[in-house]
Amino acid sequence: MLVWARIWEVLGGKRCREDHQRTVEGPWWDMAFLKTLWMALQPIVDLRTGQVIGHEALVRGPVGSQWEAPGEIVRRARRGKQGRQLEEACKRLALTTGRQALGEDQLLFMNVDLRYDVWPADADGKEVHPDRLAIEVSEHQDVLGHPHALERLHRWREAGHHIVLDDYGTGHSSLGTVLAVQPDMIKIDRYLVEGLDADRQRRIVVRAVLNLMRDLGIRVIVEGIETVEELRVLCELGAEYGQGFLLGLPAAHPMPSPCQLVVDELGVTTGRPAGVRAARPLPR
Ligand SMILES: [Ca+2]
Repeated sequence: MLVWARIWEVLGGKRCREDHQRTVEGPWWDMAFLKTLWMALQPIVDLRTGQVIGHEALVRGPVGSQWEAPGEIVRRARRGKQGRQLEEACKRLALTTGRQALGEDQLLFMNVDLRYDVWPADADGKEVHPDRLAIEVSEHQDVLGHPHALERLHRWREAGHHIVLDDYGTGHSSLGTVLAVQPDMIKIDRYLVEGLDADRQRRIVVRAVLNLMRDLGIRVIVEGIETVEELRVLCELGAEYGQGFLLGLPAAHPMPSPCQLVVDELGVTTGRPAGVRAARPLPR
């Protein structure tokens, strides 16, 4: 009897330890957890017309949970060596959300981590039309320092997708990265935009970037627009595309086009300006 009692004690203890381990490390990361993830969509607006040209897909955990903001999910996935799995899950989710939710003339902006060689197909295994997909690569990824980053980027480009250099102005060797990546678009980081209406130096920097990119034939999206004053100054400086809480918060559903705030505040006439290419439809 004593022997059996000891066996049950050991097995029970092992089970307890496993349960504890799941609580600490495991249960947050399994199929059930992955199914709770969803993509918020934040609009990107043509400041000349108010048209919503596309949405960026941003991963979120269950609303009200500790995972709602993505930072902790990403940190723990990388620490637990689940970064690739998370990258796959996020891409599938972004593509599925984009295909189901976005209008046929809108781009889906999808963030990628070039450390992982993961190619897109949505949950149904369908491919996204290349012209509808804009691949965002953060300047913080040190594209020049990673052995496969450029090669992977060029494969995205060869597949016909738009290449976007994200967080421009605060990451690694900005100008060298622009030359190496040759993006179709850049996103000016919010750090350069915050309070620029009252900050002469920021205005000078942003104007210089806008002019430089125009000369290089690269379109510019200005991120982090949060006040009407910032929006007005950016338009005076010649900014053409914008993103930020003022224009539209990340939300479960895409924002209707045109962006009413831009129409009202800037008095723009809605419509597609000459030379702006409409995205082709995603396959249904
Ligand atoms: Ca981004």
